[in-house]
Amino acid sequence: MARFRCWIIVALVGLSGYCAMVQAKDVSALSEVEVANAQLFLPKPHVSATGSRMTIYNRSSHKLVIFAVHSQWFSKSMLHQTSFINGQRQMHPVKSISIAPHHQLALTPNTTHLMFMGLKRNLAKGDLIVMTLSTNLGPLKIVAKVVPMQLR
Ligand SMILES: [Cu+2]
Repeated sequence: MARFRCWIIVALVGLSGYCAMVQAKDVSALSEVEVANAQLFLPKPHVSATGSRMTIYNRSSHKLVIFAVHSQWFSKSMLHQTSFINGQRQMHPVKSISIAPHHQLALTPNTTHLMFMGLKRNLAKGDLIVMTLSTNLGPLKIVAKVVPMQLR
C-alpha cells in the first residue's frame, strides 16, 4: 500500500511538472505572436453585425490555432470564411483558423475573418474595441480600431 501511494505521488509530481513546462512554452510562444492593424468595421445604421480585418504574425515555432473570438460589446462572435459562389459573396462559420509557425495570415472580409453579431452599444469611428482570441497557445488580447466598412 505504501508503495502504491508513493507511485501516485511520483505520478502527480510528474504531471504538475509537465503542466508547468507546457504553460511556460505557451506563454513564451504567445509573446511571439503579433497582431497588426486590427480594425473593426463600423456597422451600417440599424445593423448589429459587422466584420473585421487584421494581420496575424506567428513568429513562434508553434502552430497557432484560433478556436474562438469574444468581445464584451457583442453578444455573439464567430470565425468566418468567405467564398464566392456564382459571383455571390457568401460567408460561413469555420471551427478554427490556423497559422503555421513563422507564417502570417491576413484576415480580411473576403477571406477568413472574425465576425461580430449583436452589438450592445453605439460605436463611432476611432473607438478602440478589445477582443480576445482563444488559441492553442493561450488567450490573445487584441485592440481593434473602429473604421468605416471596407470590403476590399
Ligand atoms: Cu463574416
